[in-house]
Amino acid sequence: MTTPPAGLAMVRNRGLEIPEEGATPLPGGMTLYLKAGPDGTSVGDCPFAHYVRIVLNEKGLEYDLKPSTQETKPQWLIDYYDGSMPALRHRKECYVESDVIAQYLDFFFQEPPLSDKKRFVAKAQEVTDGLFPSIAKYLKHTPDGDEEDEALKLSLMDALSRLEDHLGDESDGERTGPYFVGNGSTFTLVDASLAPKLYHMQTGLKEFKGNAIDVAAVFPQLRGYMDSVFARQSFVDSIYPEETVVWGWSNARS
Ligand SMILES: N[C@@H](CCC(=O)N[C@@H](CS)C(=O)NCC(=O)O)C(=O)O
Repeated sequence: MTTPPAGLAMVRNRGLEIPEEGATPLPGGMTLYLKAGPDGTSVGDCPFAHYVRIVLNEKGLEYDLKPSTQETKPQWLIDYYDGSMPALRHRKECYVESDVIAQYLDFFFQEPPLSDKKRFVAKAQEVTDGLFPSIAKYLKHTPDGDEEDEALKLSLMDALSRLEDHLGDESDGERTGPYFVGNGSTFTLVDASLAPKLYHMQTGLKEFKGNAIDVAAVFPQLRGYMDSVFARQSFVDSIYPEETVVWGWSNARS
């Protein structure tokens, strides 16, 4: 993995300045810029930023947090990265898009690995495809309970049934753990990505939809899965209050 490209040695030989980590980034010097909460300085309600924080926590990497608003995000982030957040600044480099940041961290900071066989990961990703858009469309919709609301609820339930079926599917081998990929034995990036989105769903269903989907009754495997990932230390250590989630969706609903 870490053989530096041949060109790099030539640059080094010429005595030009190169980043101290060379081809292999080292821990330290990480800052995560992410959406701020209602007061403009606390951690906001972004499930994508939460995903990145879970990965950083799983890897035991230290990082500074910079909750930012349109007014407080750094000018370089606006100029060179369209102001996109979450953004992970790692010394002289910056990465945006939660999936890209997560892959970067998992590739260069391998312990513990947050992946599984490619085939299993691809299958799990296919199952979760479209989940967050259906959560978002349903939670955003007002008035709650009208005909369109019902249709959006059914579409979310469809997405949840795919998760439920997957969690009960043992065609690739008996399940040996609660997680989403393969036989469920390993916590992977898929779980790190999924857990924050399910946290938003749970909070939004309760706050805005009178718990119109009874997850425990209709999707028992999924309920068990949610309990497991919500209890994971990396998730607990990076959670923000339900009120912040409600604040975020309330803005989207107005
Ligand atoms: N596709 C992006 C989505 C990121 C995103 O939607 N971020 C929103 C909050 S959830 C945000 O930070 N908004 C505030 C801003 O951009 O200033 C990713 O995966 O990183």
